[in-house]
Amino acid sequence: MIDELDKQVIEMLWRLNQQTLHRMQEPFQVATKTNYNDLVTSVDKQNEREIDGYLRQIDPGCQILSEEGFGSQGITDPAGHLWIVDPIDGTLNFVKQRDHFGIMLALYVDGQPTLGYIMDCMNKRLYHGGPGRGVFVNDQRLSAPADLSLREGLVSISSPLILGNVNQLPTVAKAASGLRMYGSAAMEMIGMLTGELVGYVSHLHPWDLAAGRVMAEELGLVVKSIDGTTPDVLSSNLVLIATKQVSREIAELTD
Ligand code: 2AM
Ligand code: CA
Ligand code: CA
Ligand code: CA
Repeated sequence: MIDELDKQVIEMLWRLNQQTLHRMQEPFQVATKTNYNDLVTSVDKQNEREIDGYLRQIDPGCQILSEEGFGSQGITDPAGHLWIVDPIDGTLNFVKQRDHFGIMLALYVDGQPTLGYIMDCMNKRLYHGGPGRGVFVNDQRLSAPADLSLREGLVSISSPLILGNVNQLPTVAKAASGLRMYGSAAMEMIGMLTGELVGYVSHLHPWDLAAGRVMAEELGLVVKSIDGTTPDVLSSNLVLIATKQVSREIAELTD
């Protein structure tokens, strides 16, 4: 059952990526949500509608939680099959840069991380995997990132956290080899999976975290709320994804 779903979702994501790249070349609509830098485009909505329709077809009876809210209101219990969907992550990058955005999808079964997918759309790289399955980029298996310390690596901390000096996070950036901000949780998660980053801290919604969490945990990375607890699947959390060493260092440096 899970293997069959995995195969079908991988096929769907390649088709959807082709469509997304095509739609990006055509005129599309851009609307603001809560403020001038919180955007949604007609491509986000088209992608979400298609993912929703496809998942309901291949996995009848599942629950779907997706960012733009198409058909996913009122989920309070993660029981059974819960798909968590971000139809375009990095919408601002999509609009301004035509690059550095992704599509993210995850399956949680009875609240447990089961399958995760991040499509790096412009590079045509699909990161996918799950507990006991390994993590792959396209067909190539990723090895577990080295357990490096802050001074040995690059960290990503989202701009509102740095600009707002939240939880002393600028101290973490200063202790690292360097600070990077990609503006897309999908791209930052990929940075963690490949070992380009040693830590990532951001305030993330369920659809920003779900896919990356599945794969990061499978690769032995730490995924937790900044207060040390396990992030709730249905809530937004201030979270860190880090090597074991960096996770300990961040705990020491932050409030
Ligand atoms: P999105 O493009 O799917 O909205 C940018 O640092 C990252 O944060 C992106 O992954 C982006 O996802 C997300 N994001 C954008 N606006 C946000 C907001 N107002 N609150 C929390 N996350 C946001
Ligand atoms: Ca958004
Ligand atoms: Ca999004
Ligand atoms: Ca997102």
